[in-house]
Amino acid sequence: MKLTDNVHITKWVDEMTALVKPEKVVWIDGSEAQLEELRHEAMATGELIKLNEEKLPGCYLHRSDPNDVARVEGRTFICSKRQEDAGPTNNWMDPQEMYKKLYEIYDGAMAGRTMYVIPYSMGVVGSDFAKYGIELTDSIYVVVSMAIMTRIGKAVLDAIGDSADYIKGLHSKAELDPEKRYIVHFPEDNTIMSVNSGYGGNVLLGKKCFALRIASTLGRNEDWMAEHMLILGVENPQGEVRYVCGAFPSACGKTNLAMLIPPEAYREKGWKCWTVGDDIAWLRIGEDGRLWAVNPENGFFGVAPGTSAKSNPNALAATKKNTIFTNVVHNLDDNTVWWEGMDKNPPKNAENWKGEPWDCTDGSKGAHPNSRFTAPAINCPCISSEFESKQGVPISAIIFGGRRAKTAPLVYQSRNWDHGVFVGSIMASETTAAATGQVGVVRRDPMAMRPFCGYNMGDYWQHWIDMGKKLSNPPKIFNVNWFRTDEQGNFEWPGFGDNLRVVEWVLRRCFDEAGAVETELGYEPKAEDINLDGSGVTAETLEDLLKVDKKLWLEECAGIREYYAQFGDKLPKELAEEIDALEAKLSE
Ligand code: OXD
Ligand code: MN
Repeated sequence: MKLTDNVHITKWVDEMTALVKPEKVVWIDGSEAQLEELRHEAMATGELIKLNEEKLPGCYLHRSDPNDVARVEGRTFICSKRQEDAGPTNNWMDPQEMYKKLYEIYDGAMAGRTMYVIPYSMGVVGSDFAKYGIELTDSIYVVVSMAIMTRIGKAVLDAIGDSADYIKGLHSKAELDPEKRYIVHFPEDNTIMSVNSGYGGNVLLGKKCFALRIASTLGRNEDWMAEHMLILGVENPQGEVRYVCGAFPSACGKTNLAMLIPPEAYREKGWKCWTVGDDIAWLRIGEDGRLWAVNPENGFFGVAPGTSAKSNPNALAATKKNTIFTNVVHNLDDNTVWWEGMDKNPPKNAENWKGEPWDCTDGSKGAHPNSRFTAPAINCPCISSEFESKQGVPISAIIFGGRRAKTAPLVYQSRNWDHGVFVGSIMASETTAAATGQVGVVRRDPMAMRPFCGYNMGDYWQHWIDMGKKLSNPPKIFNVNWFRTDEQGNFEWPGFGDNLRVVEWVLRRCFDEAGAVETELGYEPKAEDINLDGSGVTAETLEDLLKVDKKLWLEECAGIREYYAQFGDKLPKELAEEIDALEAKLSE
């Protein structure tokens, strides 16, 4: 039964139905009864495995096809009419050509299957910040995951009313053929099409596809920003909560920072941290001229391996109920899950992520390195009381970061907004031996948005510059690097909870409460400005962590110029001026 009379929706659903030809169409109303029925259906086919109800109530294991375990950047497209609007960092194809190609693949793709119609909201339903979408899918895994990651159901259709303002999303697993796998965005049509994949990052269309790629384009047109950022509230002993957003490329500790537990010396004094978001921030200019952030998501789609009671107890706690685990180890003894880095006790009687018998003695990994948990945000013990707030939280600081063994100091502050945009635009991260076999290859990832910016990155930087002009009280912008190493290659900074020591300085700077010295890069703390009490880090090491190696930075400038060159005249003049100024300072 159709759940709406909105002709913009019903007409499109009818058209897509005629294309993919499902056996039946089911509208998702968001009720627990309907979701439970679908979970049972998925259990019967093996799509979901029910886990131990006592130890992991409401939790399920799902396995994706072994050829389909990660986002596919090479097959992700931005199909704007003009190629220059997608820019050099995106794959592009003419929209008409792409529609033709996709329609052939989608033709009859759901034959014999059910098509689910999922109305969903990014943001609190009915709030000014919220944006709505409809995802059509032939996957129950997608339905139950969207029910965790977003707000779904009839209430969303009621909020859309008879408007045409919603994002269309069509997903079909089709044959899971990697050669015909496409994740395609048509920003000028507010449409997303995903086919031949069942992996979360490719098929939970509210997340990267809508909340970043499409939303970044909407934000540009409507004077707001969609960013790949965590949102963290830091409560000081006076009970005042100040908020930061942080953009980091993958494997740089974003979820850990979002769920940070203060070091003991801080906890004793009353410091607390609160998670508003771990992956995506939508940012708008408030009436007070400050930047306000909401997390448009309703859950966490986190990487499982490495998540432990030590590294991130809050994330682990979030997965203890109503969670879907994908591609982790199945412990057959007690019907629970396990992954590398959870603890030192891999199960003896288990199946690996592919469902094969596994006991870790052959040295193979049990969980896929990109195995995930899909957990409701409200499960997180440190979820912020502002998580559901309609207007969001005011942002005092934006922190950019990457993994750099030598160049970037532990922390520095940009001189002003435009310089901060420059700092974000030159973000880069070094690949690790574990990830690629090649250590220290620098990959540029401006604002951690390289895979997620829905339009030309040069225009995106210009949008940042323009937003700064409209903010009478902009956040201050910083860069951090938790990954500096010494001569022997050991990390010099302990990271994790101790990162609060740096965040404290960052926030104090935003309220004129802390000192700094000016360097070629911007403002840096003096060693005494960072509280090292109980950290085990000496003042000497801290000094080392804050050093700027001019020779390395001049080499860095050459790399930045080379990177910038591909944007031609789309490179904002402000950024061209910043690289000139940095090089001049380093050459003094
Ligand atoms: C990512 C993610 O790939 O959040 O960035 O899943
Ligand atoms: Mn992410």
